[in-house]
Amino acid sequence: KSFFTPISGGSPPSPTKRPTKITVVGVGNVGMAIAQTILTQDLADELALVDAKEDKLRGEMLDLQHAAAFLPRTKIQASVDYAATANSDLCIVTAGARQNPGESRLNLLQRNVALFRHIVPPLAEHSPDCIIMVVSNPVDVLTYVAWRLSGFPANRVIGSGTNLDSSRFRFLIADHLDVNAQDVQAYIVGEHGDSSVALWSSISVGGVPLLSSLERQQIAYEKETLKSIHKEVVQSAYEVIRLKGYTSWAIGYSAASLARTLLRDQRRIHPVSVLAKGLYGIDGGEVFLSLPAQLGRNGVLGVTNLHLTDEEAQQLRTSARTIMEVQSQLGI
Ligand code: 6V0
Repeated sequence: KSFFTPISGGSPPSPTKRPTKITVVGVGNVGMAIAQTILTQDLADELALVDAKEDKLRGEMLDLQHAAAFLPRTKIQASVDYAATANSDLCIVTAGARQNPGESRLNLLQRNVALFRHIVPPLAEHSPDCIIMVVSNPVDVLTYVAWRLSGFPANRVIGSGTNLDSSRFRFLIADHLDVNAQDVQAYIVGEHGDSSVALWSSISVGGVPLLSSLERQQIAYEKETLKSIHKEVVQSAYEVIRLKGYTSWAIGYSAASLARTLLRDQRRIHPVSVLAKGLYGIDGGEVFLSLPAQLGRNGVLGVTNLHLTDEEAQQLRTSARTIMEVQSQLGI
């Protein structure tokens, strides 16, 4: 018996479009910030949440479902069983041990690799065609781990990487120049973390290259000032964690912006963690680190051929070596 009285010719058309489904693994601060941004931005028809803590998981699911009257219609499921994630288009992994105040991201690694062995294989099994996006830290190494454990081609495994660092960078430059951050094109590449590389040579504001414009106008700028802005970016996460215990809102928006580009085939360029072997002189092993990559429905479509100064290229290779050194201790 239907709630509606059928009228002649008024039966609903059978759906032609497969629903878009996103899975978020880990319903901590970061997973929930991502989930709620996905909901408010109407990025999925179905949202599956997975966590190891059953009560917390159900509580978060109910809390989101209770907002249904205020949100675009999205079917929300939650389960400790990965069967709930079946046929996802995008799986976002945020599960992990929490970064403690002052703890380096690299210290988290061994704890998180063990978790990934329980998370990635079932995700890949239930959604063999999905794109996996890793957010858990240290994100570059864990993206490599997810790639290996999933058996997926490299174009379908990305790490949220320096998409967030670049947003922090753009905010700080915009603040410094008193312009809108959306008019600032600026990239942080390399490791999401201490060895990240600020690409000063390619910054532009409203299409005007920043450094050459300052030089032309003979405006004195101190290399130290630029360095201190990058330092502030690197310190940002530590500072937020020191002050509020974790970071959530900015990574929520960052991951949602990546989800939008991927699932809506926007072909935008985002600095995200991709397999960088053989690019920019990075050799010596398979390493994931952030480079400006064009993203779309098939995942990573390509990596931008940036013009790097010798110093930037050198810093990028140092960043790759930092990640590879850690990776070599994993035995994976
Ligand atoms: P949190 O609030 O402790 O949440 C982690 C969640 O993971 C908890 O709900 C756990 O129950 C869950 N979990 C643990 N083990 C498993 C498992 N085996 N299966 C499923 N779920 C599990 O941490 P928070 O949400 O603050 O951070 C999550 C991760 O994101 C950490 O590794 C952070 O370092 C990382 N971040 C990465 C950022 C980036 O830019 N890449 C930014 C912020 C945080």
